[in-house]
Amino acid sequence: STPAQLPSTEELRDLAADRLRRCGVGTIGEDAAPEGTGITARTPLTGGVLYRLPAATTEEADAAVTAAEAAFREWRTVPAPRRGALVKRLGELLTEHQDDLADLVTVEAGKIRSEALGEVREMTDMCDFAVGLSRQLYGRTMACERPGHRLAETWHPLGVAGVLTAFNFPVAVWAWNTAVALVCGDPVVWKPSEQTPLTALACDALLARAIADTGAPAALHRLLLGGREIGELLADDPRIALLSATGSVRMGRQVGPRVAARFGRCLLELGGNNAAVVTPSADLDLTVRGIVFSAAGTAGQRCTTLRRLIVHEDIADRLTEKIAHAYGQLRVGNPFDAATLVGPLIGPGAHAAMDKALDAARADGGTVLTGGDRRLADLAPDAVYVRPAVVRMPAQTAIVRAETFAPILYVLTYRTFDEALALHNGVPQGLSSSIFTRDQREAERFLAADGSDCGIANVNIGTSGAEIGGAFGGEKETGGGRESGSDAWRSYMRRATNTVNYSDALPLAQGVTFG
Ligand code: UN1
Repeated sequence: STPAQLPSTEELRDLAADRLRRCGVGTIGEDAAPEGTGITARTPLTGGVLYRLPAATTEEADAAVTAAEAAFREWRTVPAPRRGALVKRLGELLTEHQDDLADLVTVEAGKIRSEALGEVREMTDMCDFAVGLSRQLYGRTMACERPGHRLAETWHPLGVAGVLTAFNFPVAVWAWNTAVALVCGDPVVWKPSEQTPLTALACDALLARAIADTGAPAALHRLLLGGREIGELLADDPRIALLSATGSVRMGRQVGPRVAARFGRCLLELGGNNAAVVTPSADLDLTVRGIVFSAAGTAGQRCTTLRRLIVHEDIADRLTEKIAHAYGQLRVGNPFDAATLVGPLIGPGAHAAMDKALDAARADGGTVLTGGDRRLADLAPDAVYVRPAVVRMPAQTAIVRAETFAPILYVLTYRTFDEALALHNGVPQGLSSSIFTRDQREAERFLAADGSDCGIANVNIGTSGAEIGGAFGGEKETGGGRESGSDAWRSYMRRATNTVNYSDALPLAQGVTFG
């Protein structure tokens, strides 16, 4: 088939049913929930409805937290390396079912096959990492100022982790949180995006199998399909020790203060408005490849998607010409087709937001150099296929400073490096960033304290596609949380500082005498 041919909703439903069954999900009736209630599973490939699934009631959600809390009391005393055995089994099952899961990701999120498989690989990478971590939950031993005393810290399981995930990484972000939470001793209650319930059912079934295979408590994982009310319930429930939430800044603004009000812990991974600075010494061919993957890949629907290009004025015309040429080669269409590089947007809302942003950019004096137009509307009127857009902007106006979750790349120019950095940091979000340069001074300055203000700062690669080994997250409106690798595990545990006196005396710290 060619990208112009699309599977039908019925074919996609059959495919999803088969993959779900293989992952151990019981048969789902097409209308498991009456119309107007529950969760509607759609496929962005056609815009058609796959299933109507029942949503969890607030009573069910409450019961899930109660069960998870009971599991916590058991799990927290299981030695961490044995907790790792569960995650090891999960990783094996995810690998065994990688093609099934990738198909479900493509059906439900619209990702091209290679990216869908990459997302599944991100899950298994995460399991590998967490298994190693299960033997490395290190605390420090500090030099104690008192004789005959020992000062050290111990890391303990925290409690039940609530995990809210977004449609665009329906399974990887769950795995970032769940693999780490489980080795840290925390059960997980997961509310996936309403737009991606099927991949969630598959992951839940595979984890349930890993739990059964390793004899772990069944309630270590609870899946709650539902809308905003479920997220609010988790935000307000004091038994949810950590709420890890990925999504929009708007969502974070609602969830963050509610968790803070009960002194709960929050890990926020919100919007990005990621930029790349391109300096005159950059290797332009490599730069173009890096830019196109980051800006047009995943149809512009990653939180790490490249949205702003800050180019030196001397090379701006040459670079934008090359980018426009590369964009002209991008095949938009059926994400199952190996020749396709850009699949559908998640839905009509994303399309409306894109159109609105392009109108605003034009009103601000911007010129659309390429893209922005709809494709395949005749074949699939309820789906949204668009050509990724490149827009030259005269200035960093309000629309450029906002995150639009669609494939729009704004191009801005600069004269001095300081000007480039000021434009770069002149947005409310602070997730990912990169610089393309062969000048070491520029590269190091970009990575320095007065350089990029983002949680991720790269040199000569784009803003998206991070490995799991590093900590993932960002500053400012991105929310400050860090997930996946490095020492992000610390958010999932509580630290106890221990002072042990093994002497016969009782010296007080700071030289205090008392009596
Ligand atoms: C996201 O878009 O929410 O760095 C996560 C990346 C991926 C993760 C993106 N590894 O692009």
